[in-house]
Parts: sequence; C-alpha cells; structure tokens
Amino acid sequence: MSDASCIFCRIGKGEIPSMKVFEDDATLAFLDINPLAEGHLLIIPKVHRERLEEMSPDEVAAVTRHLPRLGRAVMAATGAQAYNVLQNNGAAAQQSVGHVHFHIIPRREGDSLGYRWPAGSYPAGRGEELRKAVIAALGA
Ligand code: DGP
Repeated sequence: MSDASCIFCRIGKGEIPSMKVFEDDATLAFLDINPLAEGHLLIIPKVHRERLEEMSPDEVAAVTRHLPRLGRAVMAATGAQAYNVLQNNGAAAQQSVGHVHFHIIPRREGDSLGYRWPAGSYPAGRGEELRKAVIAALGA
C-alpha cells in the first residue's frame, strides 16, 4: 500500500532519486537530504504508514531489525563514536514527513547537537495514577 502524494513512498518505489545505502523488500535506508551530521540516515518502511502506532508489530520488526547494522555502518563510514536513533510521530513531535521514518544521527563528543530535556519528577501519587492508566490502555 502506498500513497502517490507521499514523498517517501515515491522514494521507496524509486520514482524519486535518493542516496540509497540499503534496500530489501520491506525497507529502504538513504541519506537525509538535510543532515544534522554527515552520514545522517533515514530508514523507512516501503508500506505507507503515517505514524509508528499504525504499524503492525511485524512491519515494525521488518524495519527496526536493520538498525544495529546500519548504526555500525554509519559509525564506521563517518568515524563518529555514537549515534542517536530518533523517530518522530505527529507535528507536535516535530514530524514533518507523514511517512514513518527512523533517523540515525551520527554523534561526536562536543558536537553542537542536542535535545532540550527539561526532566521533571512526579508529585506524590501521580506516577501510580499514570502507571495504572497506561496499563488500562494497554488492555483496551
Ligand atoms: P522529521 O522531522 O522526523 O519528519 O524528518 C524528516 C526528514 O526528512 C528531514 O530531516 C528531512 C528529510 N527529507 C525530507 N524530504 C526529503 C527528501 O526528498 N529526500 C531525503 N533524502 N530526505 C528528505
């Protein structure tokens, strides 16, 4: 299933060129056109799914199984010591392309990349409320 108006579906089908590094029946990995660091990769399912929670476990597994190998390859090719795997779902989470994609972003000590991470803590009882709410939602 693909969406003719989706840029990543069109890349997945080879209708639009990409700097491809890996492909199989279900997955394509290619260089991000606007890299946060040299070697920044995108890994996509070929099937059109806008967000991660719309994918079946098997569809997710078919894509994510390649992350370890791609992570090793990016570090070897760029000399980076580390990488982030980032996956955005929804505009509020900075998703700009409505087709699931995993970023592999090479990282080096002292690079200027970062993520605002204003960590908080739970007031008494709130963690337990949330734990129960998530468990209830999992059962739904
Ligand atoms: P996100 O914010 O998670 O939706 O990131 C989308 C990424 O996709 C962004 O880093 C730029 C990249 N991108 C958008 N259009 C194209 C394209 O046509 N080709 C390639 N290679 N990357 C693209």
